[in-house]
Amino acid sequence: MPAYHPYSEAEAVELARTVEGVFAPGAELECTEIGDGNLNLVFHITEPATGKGLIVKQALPYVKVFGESWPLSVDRARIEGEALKIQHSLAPELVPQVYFTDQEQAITVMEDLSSHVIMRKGLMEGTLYPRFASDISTFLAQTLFFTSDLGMSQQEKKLRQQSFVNVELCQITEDLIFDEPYREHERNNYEDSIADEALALRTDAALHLEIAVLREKFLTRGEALLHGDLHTGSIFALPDSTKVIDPEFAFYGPMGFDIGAVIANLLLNFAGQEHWSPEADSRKQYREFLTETVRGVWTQFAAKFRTLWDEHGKDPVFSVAEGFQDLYMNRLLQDTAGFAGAKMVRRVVGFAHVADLDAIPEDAVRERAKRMALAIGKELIKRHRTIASIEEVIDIALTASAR
Ligand code: SR1
Ligand code: MG
Repeated sequence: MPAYHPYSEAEAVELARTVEGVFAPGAELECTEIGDGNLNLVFHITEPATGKGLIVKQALPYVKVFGESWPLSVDRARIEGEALKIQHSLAPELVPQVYFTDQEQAITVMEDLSSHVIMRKGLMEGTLYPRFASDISTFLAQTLFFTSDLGMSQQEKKLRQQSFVNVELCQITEDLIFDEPYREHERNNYEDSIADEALALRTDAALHLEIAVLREKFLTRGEALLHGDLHTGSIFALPDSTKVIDPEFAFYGPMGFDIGAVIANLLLNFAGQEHWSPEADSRKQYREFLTETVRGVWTQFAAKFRTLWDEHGKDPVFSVAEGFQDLYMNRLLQDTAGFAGAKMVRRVVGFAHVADLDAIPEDAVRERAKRMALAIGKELIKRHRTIASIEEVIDIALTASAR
């Protein structure tokens, strides 16, 4: 077997032919490399005669958007393949099927989702996703509950944690989200127009305290198997379908990190709406859709998670200790608000940005959007330990948009 090497399109096609039950023998296949993320090659292989297709994803041994001087272990492909299989087993309608993995070549071959649209793009185009809150809250409740000490054998969980030690990818998060935005760092990336905001992040002692609280949780709380990078670029969606992809950052961490990622990315789009919905009426409506979705993610997650706990809770002490579930849920949702804030701030001043903000062409509108995203993010971080309901989160967003 040849040693690891980045695949060409021709090699990806040959590999695709070996997957049983997808393409007819000798079929004419087409291949396009469609990877637009920060890290991997993604080949889309199709058979035009039948419309069938599949995805061949290969991890590169460095950060693609930075270059070979930022090396990165390709073991993340193994982690992604294993996480996809677990998540598919827990939420089959919401996660693509894995056909084949090759650890040596860091390859995952999976179901073709090209009928769907990357959700970030859909949100920028003004698509409404009426099912999304229900779908993603199911994904979150199922995958977080059944991989935690609440919903699986606590001994098996400890063994499983060993397979999901994801040192380098976690370090990316620790550095890019919980460190660099709050000090001078060569990887930070912000426009001159908001330099005052970037500088203010470095001297805000109250903010630093709360970021330290969140960073410590991220480093130490192995609550459940997280997706680890659940932004709207990791979600393929249609108005009536949701598919979660790309769990290469998967590890055992604090549940609120995944829920917060979803909420942060909805609110980043919210902040960009002056451009994406230029008419006042349509902007108001789209922002209402976004805040209603944020509310739905939070409340439906909480309700589904509590139901799973009541019906499938494994721990003999947690299930009978009166008030423990309430304490646990309060803390989990407060974590969610804090992590959402941290994920917003990093997308404005840190290394990796989002198109919801960066693709706004008008300088003044883009500046206002970024200032709004920072205002929401900072407020969520600072208030996260006292937030008592989703209405406070939504109020923070509405207040920032009214300024
Ligand atoms: C160096 S990778 C930059 C970002 O891309 C991924 O999607 C993660 O969000 C990571 O922080
Ligand atoms: Mg990704």
